[in-house]
Amino acid sequence: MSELNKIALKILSNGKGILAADESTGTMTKRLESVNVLSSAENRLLFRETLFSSESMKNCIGGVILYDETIKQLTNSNKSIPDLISSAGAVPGIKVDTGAKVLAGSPEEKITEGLDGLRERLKEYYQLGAQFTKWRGVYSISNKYPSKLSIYSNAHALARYSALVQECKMVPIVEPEVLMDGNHSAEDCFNITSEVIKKCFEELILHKVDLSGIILKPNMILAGANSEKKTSNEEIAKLTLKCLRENVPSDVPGIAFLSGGQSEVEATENLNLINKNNDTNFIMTYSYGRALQQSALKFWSKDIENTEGTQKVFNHRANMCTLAAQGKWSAELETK
Ligand code: 5MM
Repeated sequence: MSELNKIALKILSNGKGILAADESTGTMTKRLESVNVLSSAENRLLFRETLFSSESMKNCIGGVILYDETIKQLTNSNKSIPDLISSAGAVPGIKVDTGAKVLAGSPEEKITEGLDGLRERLKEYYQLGAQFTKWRGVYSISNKYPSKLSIYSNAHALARYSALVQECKMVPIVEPEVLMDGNHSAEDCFNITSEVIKKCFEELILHKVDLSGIILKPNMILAGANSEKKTSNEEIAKLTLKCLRENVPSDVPGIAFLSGGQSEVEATENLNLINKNNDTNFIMTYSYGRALQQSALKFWSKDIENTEGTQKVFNHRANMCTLAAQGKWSAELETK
């Protein structure tokens, strides 16, 4: 078993999942302002430190994805954030892309940037304690899109990123996110996500990436948020499993889904059904941002000094997700 494979399994095994706390300052500002909290560096740290010191870090959270600002901050007791995370038994990670920008040649689409100087930045993050990284490509569905250009260029960037990350002894999370925006059907989402993931693996293989040392972070197969046709949770699980079974090489140790705008309970219920019906060898778990943090953020915003209360809300969410990652969740547990 390679060192990279060991790190990936440490993050994903036994129902553990990933806390995606890598919101860039712009996104975090939107989140904080939506609950009327000032987005200062101090407040961003306070919320995140509250989550990272909670009980569920030990039993539920296998890895935390940080943002550049956070990985360099110190806790109240002068500990580094990666040390705080490691001391709970979880693995610190870092988002290394520099964001999705206009794609030249198809200006309504996005290409994720950040390859220039990446090797040097990776060395710095490794020194700071990161053991895994994240890069997210985004694709939207409409009559014309995603174009072949966007599918190819984002896959190429994800593969170049992954090769550099493994060279630096860290595990790359490969996140191709087909967005939920639009009125497309679940079938459209299935077809496009399949094409996107297939192209990513073609490029990863071409760039000689060790597939046993990556984590795939895909979207679930859902109908667009504005679609009139509702898809049942059973159908979502079935289509998601079919897409991954058909397009992900078996060397990949695990899949950690993004929540993509689903509610906390929806994201949990769908993950649970995926696991109940999982006929693949892949670990199927979560790498949620909003679906792990929403309620905790809302609670915290009412009294940002209430650490214990906020942690209680977060622990509940993390416990529910970890049960879902083992196919052991049920709706009744939400209210217990
Ligand atoms: C946590 O949010 C990340 C995006 O931040 P920026 O857009 O500010 O860079 C995002 O990549 C996240 O990790 C994934 O989309 C998963 O988050 P959700 O909320 O979809 O589970």
